[in-house]
Amino acid sequence: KWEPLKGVGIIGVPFEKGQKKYGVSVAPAAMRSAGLIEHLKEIDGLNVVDYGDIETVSSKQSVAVNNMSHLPTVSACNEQLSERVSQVLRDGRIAVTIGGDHSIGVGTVDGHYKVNEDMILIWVDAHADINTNKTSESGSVHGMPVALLVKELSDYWPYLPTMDWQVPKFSIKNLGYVGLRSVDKYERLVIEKYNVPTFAMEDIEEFGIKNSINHILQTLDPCLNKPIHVSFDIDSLDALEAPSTGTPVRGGLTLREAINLMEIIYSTGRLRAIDLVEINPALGNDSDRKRTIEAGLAVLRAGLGFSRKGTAPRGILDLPIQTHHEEDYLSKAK
Ligand code: HAR
Ligand code: MN
Ligand code: MN
Repeated sequence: KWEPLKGVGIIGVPFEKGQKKYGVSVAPAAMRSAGLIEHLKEIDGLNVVDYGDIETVSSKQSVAVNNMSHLPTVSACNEQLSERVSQVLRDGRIAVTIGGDHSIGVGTVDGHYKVNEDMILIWVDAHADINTNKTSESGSVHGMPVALLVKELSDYWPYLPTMDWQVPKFSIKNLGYVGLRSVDKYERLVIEKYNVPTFAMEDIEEFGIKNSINHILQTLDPCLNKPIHVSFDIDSLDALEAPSTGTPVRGGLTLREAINLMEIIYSTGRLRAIDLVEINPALGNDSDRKRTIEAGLAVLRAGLGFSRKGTAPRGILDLPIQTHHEEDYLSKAK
């Protein structure tokens, strides 16, 4: 299972039907034109393959589930995405998925689980995204992906037409949260009922980001040998760090904390999938957009081995020697 990694595979998911605002679907293109692939290739020794974008088409099926907007369209996108994530992992690469709204977490985690049944999931978010259609106040599926994924909540859902491809097998015992600060009543009830290791912002105040993530990793995986999936909602960051997102909440993670979180997870050598979701380039001004995209890139790079302290050239022990004679230099300078 731990055969050497070949690098990373990038998947774009231009999808926004899991919520109501225009623009999250533009994020993969915006990230690519901000140099996503090039920036990742700059990471020492990292091999990057772009697996392209998932085709997102509006489903023609007109089944309606109470308080669950666009379910058939969300389902169709996630079914494809799940396959693509499995393929990237089977190719021996870390699956990096660029959303899209957070409803795509259904496909990424489903696709990861199919390859690594012992995976653990770190949900980094201002929100818990663990509503059912009965507890959600918005009816938006991006507030429901975790509840769709975990087997312990399957009895709380009605039959969901078009979702037969997805059988919730992942256990809530393998889930941890970081960054929460906007949690609905029934979401909090679920977290307490199943004792989900959760470092909400007030816990991060108390323990710091390093102890918080280490505690989650220890709790979910005491032997420290399971594959890790990080589903990173950009709104986990403070709204000052990442303003271009649909449901910003102030008082969040600093970019430094998020980078450190990703560095710590990277350093385990067990990170196998990263989702980066909810960047909405259509919200805010140019400066907001740029700041948000840069923050997303920094989070990804930290999770893929970029070192803030710099990396010395491989296999080289000294500076390049000056081979020109001083005279040559002087004559060129003239
Ligand atoms: N809890 C709210 C709901 O269920 C808000 C969730 C929405 N926002 C997100 N997800 N970006 O993380 O509708
Ligand atoms: Mn989310
Ligand atoms: Mn969120």
